[in-house]
Amino acid sequence: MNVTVLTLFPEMFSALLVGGIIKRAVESNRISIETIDIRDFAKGPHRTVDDRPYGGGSGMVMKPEPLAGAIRHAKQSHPGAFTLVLTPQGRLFDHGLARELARCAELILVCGRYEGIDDRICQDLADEELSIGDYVLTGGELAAMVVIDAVGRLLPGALGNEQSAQEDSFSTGLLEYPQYTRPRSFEGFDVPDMLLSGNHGAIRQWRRQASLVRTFLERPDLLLDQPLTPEDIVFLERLHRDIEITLDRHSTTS
Ligand code: 4G4
Repeated sequence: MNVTVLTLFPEMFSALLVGGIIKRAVESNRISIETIDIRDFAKGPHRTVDDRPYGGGSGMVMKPEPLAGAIRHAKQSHPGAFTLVLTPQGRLFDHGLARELARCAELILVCGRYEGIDDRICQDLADEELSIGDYVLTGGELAAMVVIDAVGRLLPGALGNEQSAQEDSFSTGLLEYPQYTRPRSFEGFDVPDMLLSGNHGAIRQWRRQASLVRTFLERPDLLLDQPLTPEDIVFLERLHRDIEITLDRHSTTS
């Protein structure tokens, strides 16, 4: 996959090359990350990239011309690229979208600064606006790096271990089960016995149930659109019944 990033701060993207899976994916040519400095497409002695907002208000807005020049330049080199602008009002990025984007051969990511970018850029030159979450950043660069990281690790061969991405939280649609490594006892807290049993079937079941309970407690919204297996239903019904038994005891004794 090729990712072309349009930004006023190309140096920021060297952060992706500091260690880890994305660095290796770059080194093994699974992903190439190219940056284009939007200021290179600004005209005039001052290479101005921002201007005051029509209608008034505080702060500055990115001018459309340098952005349009940079996007058209990127599209010339990558005619089939899917063009995304990182903005707080975009479609919410999630693991499902990361998986879809991982199937693209070429992406163009447009990063805004100041109070935002001239809306005609989003309307005319981008395929989609993307938001990494409901908060405001000082620029689109960190959002673009989040997208590159999440998508990059899903590219074939990026993890070295194809199972890891499949076993991920969100591949199951549930939160991850708790993980433990040595030592067996740490500051008075022990690793659950089941994980030391060597019974792989029982361990798989324990992990699935731990995922279900975690998801119910922390993110019940995720369970609404996930397919549950018959075994999941049996487990949850047993839990439900045990809770009811406990509650009944309390209401008859108090
Ligand atoms: C475009 C328009 C993305 C870019 C406005 C970008 C949050 C996200 C920016 C802005 C961003 C996100 C300055 C408001 C840059 N902030 N949630 N900031 N702003 O993905």
